[in-house]
Amino acid sequence: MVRRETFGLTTASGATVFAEPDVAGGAEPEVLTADVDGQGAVVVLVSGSRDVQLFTFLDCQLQPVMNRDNEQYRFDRTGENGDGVACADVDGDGAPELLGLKLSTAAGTLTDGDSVTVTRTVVELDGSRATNGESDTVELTLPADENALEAATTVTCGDLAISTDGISRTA
Ligand SMILES: [Ca+2]
Repeated sequence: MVRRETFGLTTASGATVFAEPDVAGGAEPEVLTADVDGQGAVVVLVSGSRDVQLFTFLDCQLQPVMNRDNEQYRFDRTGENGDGVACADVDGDGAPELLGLKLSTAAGTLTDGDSVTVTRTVVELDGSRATNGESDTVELTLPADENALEAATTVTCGDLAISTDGISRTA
């Protein structure tokens, strides 16, 4: 089932822009806005229970970011192709990248002593276009990396987390 939810964001200039993401499943969508690289690459991540839709601010408009197939870029959250979203500097140039995260093992099946590999794929942003770039892997071990593991299954960007810094209709 697909519902359409409208959400609006008021920008610093006072303008309010709207988008209507498709939201699958029963969860209320949550929205996290973040400046990925600190240089104005503002992304708006709209998370439902199964995926995260990528929007950006361009020309003072909230616009969907399209993939190479000319469909809106989505991060899977079902575990099939992905689990979470993050922003981190993975190439060491000092500026964070937008990342899609995928665990090698479902987080819910892990117990203390287990390790899991997290594949981090860079999302190359170019205006309202996005393509998948390089990926690397990091290994997390429970219980030492419990917080990192939890973050890898949710939507964060730098210090911002969708659960605490995001907006939703019910908040
Ligand atoms: Ca970087």
